[in-house]
Amino acid sequence: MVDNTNMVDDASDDDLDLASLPDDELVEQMHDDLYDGLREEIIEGTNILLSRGWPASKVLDDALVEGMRIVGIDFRDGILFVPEVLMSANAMKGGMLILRPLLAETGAQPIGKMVIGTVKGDIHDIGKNLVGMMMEGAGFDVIDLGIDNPVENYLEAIEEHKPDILGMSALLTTTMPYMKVVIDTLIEKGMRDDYIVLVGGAPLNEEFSTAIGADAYCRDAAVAVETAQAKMAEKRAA
Ligand code: B1M
Repeated sequence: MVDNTNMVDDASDDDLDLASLPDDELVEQMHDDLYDGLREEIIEGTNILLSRGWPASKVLDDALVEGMRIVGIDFRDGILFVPEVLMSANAMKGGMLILRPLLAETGAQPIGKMVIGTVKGDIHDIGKNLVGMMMEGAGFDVIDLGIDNPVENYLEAIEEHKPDILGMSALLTTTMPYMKVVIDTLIEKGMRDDYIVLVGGAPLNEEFSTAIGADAYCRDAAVAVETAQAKMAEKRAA
């Protein structure tokens, strides 16, 4: 006998009308959809929450970042694998694309310029992208170098764009030491004091940031914005 239980489940999933769900169930459904890498559903869910008056930052935190946290736990525990997590990341980016202009929509004059990139050997970019968006939202000009950046990329970019801040992201314990390579190169070239160097990424901490000679460790995107603002104020005062 053919077991068609899953077929029935799939069909009912297809029919699920996200707009008919109350907020809490919709958010839970979005966590599931993120887990399953369903980009279109994440885009739809994001739009529905916004249309219900949710601020972009709440959609980001409660629906997307929390969903990705759950994905991270099962990735760590060997329940999800790289191809699945890539699909989740792709779905998350679908939602972020909608939120980006809203988070950046402050009309503020640029209060500083930041070059940011994920370091060599590391292809994680969701957190870095979030930091970039939040910094834009706070009125910074952001030049995003993308992923897997050798020191030469950072040097070229700071030469070209003359930023106030150099931001580096790393998500792997194996790639975070590369931040020191970049900072040491700046020191060798006598350029270290020309820039505020901010670092971030899940495996980092304050102690590591101090040890490699960065100006500050930023636990998350909100802290990155606060720290950048504070450091810019110090720089202006000096
Ligand atoms: Co990867 N991965 N991954 N991964 N991945 C982690 C980081 C891991 C912790 C998963 C785990 O085991 N639990 C683990 C690292 C373990 C370790 O080093 N200790 C890991 C591993 C092992 C790997 C591979 C080696 C797996 C493999 O191939 N066997 C491989 C490495 C590839 C490489 O980079 N060379 C790999 C691959 C991948 C994917 C490609 C599948 C995908 C990345 C897709 C993409 O980014 N486009 C992926 C993902 C998605 C993750 C997890 C699940 C989620 C990361 C994320 O986006 N978090 C992650 C587990 C986890 O962190 N829970 C994991 C959401 C994001 C909003 O948070 O990035 O922390 P986060 O950013 C925050 C802050 O950290 C901070 O602000 C952000 C926003 O609040 N911040 C900054 C970040 N950068 C900043 C820069 C700043 C300031 C603040 O500058 C000023």
